Amino acid sequence: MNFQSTNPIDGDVKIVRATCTLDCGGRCPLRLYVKNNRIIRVEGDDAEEPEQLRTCLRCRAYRQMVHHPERLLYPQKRIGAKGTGEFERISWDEAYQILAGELTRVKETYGNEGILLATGGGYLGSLHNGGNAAARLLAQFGGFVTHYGNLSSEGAVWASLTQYGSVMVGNSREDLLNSKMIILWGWDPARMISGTNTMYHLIKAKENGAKIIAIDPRYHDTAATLADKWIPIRPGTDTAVMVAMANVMIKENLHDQAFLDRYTVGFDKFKAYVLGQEDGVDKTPSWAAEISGVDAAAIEDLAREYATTEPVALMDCQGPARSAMGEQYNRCAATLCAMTGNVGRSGGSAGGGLMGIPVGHMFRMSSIPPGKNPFELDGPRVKGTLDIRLRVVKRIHVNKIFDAILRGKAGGSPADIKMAWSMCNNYLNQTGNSNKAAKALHKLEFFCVNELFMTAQARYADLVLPVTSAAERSDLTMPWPSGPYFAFVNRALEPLGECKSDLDIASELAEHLGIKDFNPHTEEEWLKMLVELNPEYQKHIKGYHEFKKDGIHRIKLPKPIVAFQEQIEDPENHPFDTPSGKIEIYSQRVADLNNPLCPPIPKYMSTPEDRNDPLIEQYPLQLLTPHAKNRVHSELYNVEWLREVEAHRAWINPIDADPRGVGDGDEIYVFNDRGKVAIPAWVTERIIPGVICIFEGAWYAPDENGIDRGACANTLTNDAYSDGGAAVMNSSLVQVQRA
Ligand SMILES: Nc1nc2c(c(=O)[nH]1)N[C@H]1C(S)=C(S)[C@@H](COP(=O)(O)OP(=O)(O)OC[C@H]3O[C@@H](n4cnc5c(=O)[nH]c(N)nc54)[C@H](O)[C@@H]3O)O[C@H]1N2
Ligand SMILES: Nc1nc2c(c(=O)[nH]1)N[C@H]1C(S)=C(S)[C@@H](COP(=O)(O)OP(=O)(O)OC[C@H]3O[C@@H](n4cnc5c(=O)[nH]c(N)nc54)[C@H](O)[C@@H]3O)O[C@H]1N2
Ligand SMILES: [Mo]
Repeated sequence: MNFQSTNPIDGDVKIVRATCTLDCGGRCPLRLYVKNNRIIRVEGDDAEEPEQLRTCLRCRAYRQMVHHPERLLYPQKRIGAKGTGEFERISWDEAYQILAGELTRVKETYGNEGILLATGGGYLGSLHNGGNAAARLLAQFGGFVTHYGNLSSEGAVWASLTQYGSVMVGNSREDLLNSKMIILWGWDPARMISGTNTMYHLIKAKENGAKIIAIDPRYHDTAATLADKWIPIRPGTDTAVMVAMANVMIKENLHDQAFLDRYTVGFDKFKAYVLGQEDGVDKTPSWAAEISGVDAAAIEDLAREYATTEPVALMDCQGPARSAMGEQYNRCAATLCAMTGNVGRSGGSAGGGLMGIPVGHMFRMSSIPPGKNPFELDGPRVKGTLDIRLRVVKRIHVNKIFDAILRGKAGGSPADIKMAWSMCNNYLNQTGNSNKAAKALHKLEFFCVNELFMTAQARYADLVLPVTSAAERSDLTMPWPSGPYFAFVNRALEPLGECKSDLDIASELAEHLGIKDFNPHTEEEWLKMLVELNPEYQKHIKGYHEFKKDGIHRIKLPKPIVAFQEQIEDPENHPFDTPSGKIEIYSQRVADLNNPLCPPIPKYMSTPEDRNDPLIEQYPLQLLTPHAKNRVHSELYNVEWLREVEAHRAWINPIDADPRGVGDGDEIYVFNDRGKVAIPAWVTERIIPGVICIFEGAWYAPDENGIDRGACANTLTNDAYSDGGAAVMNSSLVQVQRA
């Protein structure tokens, strides 16, 4: 069936073809039924071929988000204390005067270094809206401070760049059907989806006879529905188990030496470490068992089965890498993939944790070369989505924004930040250590937030500007973990209330700042240009109008995409993009950094806040903070329909619950030196003893005693980053007590 994007069905109902742009990275097709500027119904994909992209639970509640009674509909300025949420309505004109006035005051008093622009995942799906326009505007205003790195996948990005010189390390999902065995190593796509139809392909792979093994501290939804075996593991110890698997393979001569000789460098150094020739410690399965809690026999069996089954997709992801030394897990996984000859092979995988494919894919590129960040220096050139040269004055690691505000230059931060303008993020809630973030927001002289909702962070703003939802503007987007397709998000509604897009806000603010001709094009002209001037689109999309009408352009692949297939099939003409032209199991670039916490071969090491940290006496439980299925980070948390899907509770094993007198459903406190949250317990054997789990994204809401009644996971996490750049949210020790 082919709809017009504005095809009337009963006179005054139109059906608009759009695609969700939420930051889960999937892109579910949406057919929005609109009547009197309201979405009255949401339906999913109606394609019959090649397969339907099944619209997810979050998208099914799209209407609840767009028309939520708490949507911000007009500009507001703060009248109460920061954090209390007391605001009063003002006009757009007054709002622009305030913001332009503060930008000018801070620039004149402190220079452009005083201005922080924070953008984020909230509207990452967009090629047109989101933070781009504000960045362009502030560049014309003389420059700004912003952040580098991402909270998602910096460990995986570092590992993939080091090992392969590329972040496009994924095979397209249908290639899972060619696997004999699939290892979900810290990967739970039933919940975090990893692309709209990933579960569909995993189910088909299982029907096809693939054996599925899950390695995770939690018996998660994907394991519960698909896995033949669950191997529970202590957080932060995956690399030890992988190293021990390498040990078994080497000793039993199960590894693919011919592959290693032809395509890799440095295996000998890794081997010397694995066998203990480097440090006297033979990294046997019993060595790893002690660290990880996984049986030595299970490690041996897994190593043998992995090495003798062909092909195997070892799917490492990003959750375990969002930890201290997290990048080692992705690098070691990639090394196992090379040891078994699974790289560049259909049904195999390259590891590396990113899973992205280079077609119809919008990957959040990081500019971090191994271990070094160019933006720690002053960096005038940044490649943005539009390849616009931005005048960035300084960059701060995204997990250190609030720390930098508090410290200032005197305390070692790169800049003295005096004001911040934030859009598409809720970083108070989403970066490490929310209590510290709140302190930093108290310190700012001025804070402006563009938002749809009065989020935890917006409550600390001086000025809140209401933005349109994706339903109220047109845009282009692509899925980021898989595809392959391009999407045109057709505008379904006129802006609600007085909402404006981030682009319109920047354009109108430009006039108040005296910047002329900031936005000379209409939305339609922009979108047409973006399609027609972008080579990636032009490779696939011929007609702009047809694309717009269909809302989606699927790319028909003659065969599944397999990362690095060319490099493996024809290595002479297709070297890897590394200094050696090969897969770098040993990286000289990394060795040159001379940083023991960032070793040139993948290594397991003990880290702060793991089970060896003496802090464990006081805080004996490791905290995991994965992504919830019924929201996207903090987005959608206020949607009632989705709340009913799953209550926000802390997972705790009976072995930890019983001695603390904690029964199922009891209110508990989870705490450490950084903070304390109150949350109901879910007593379950689906999590291993010694570990508790609080999904990220619940809204930070401290009471007068500083207890976070919202139970935001980041009230408990650390705002540090690993030496490869990973945010360390999953390395936090806590204690639990009955409330
Ligand atoms: N403890 C812990 N913390 C984590 C993680 C974890 O695993 N554990 N994961 C991390 C990861 S991977 C990520 S990507 C980050 C995400 O961090 P954030 O990007 O800060 O997360 P969101 O909660 O999605 O916040 C997006 C905000 O943007 C708003 N928004 C949506 N669309 C628009 C728009 O068009 N314009 C504007 N101005 N605003 C808009 C939404 O209302 C929402 O409040 O969280 C990280 N935090
Ligand atoms: N529904 C939904 N989907 C999302 C998002 C969302 O907020 N909601 N966010 C999207 C975004 S921005 C991102 S970056 C991705 C994130 O995707 P991921 O990074 O893959 O997701 P996480 O939920 O952090 O964790 C994945 C799994 O790792 C496990 N894990 C944690 N630590 C360890 C460990 O040390 N070892 C092992 N073996 N396992 C461990 C967790 O128990 C969890 O099952 O998800 C995307 N998809
Ligand atoms: Mo993310």
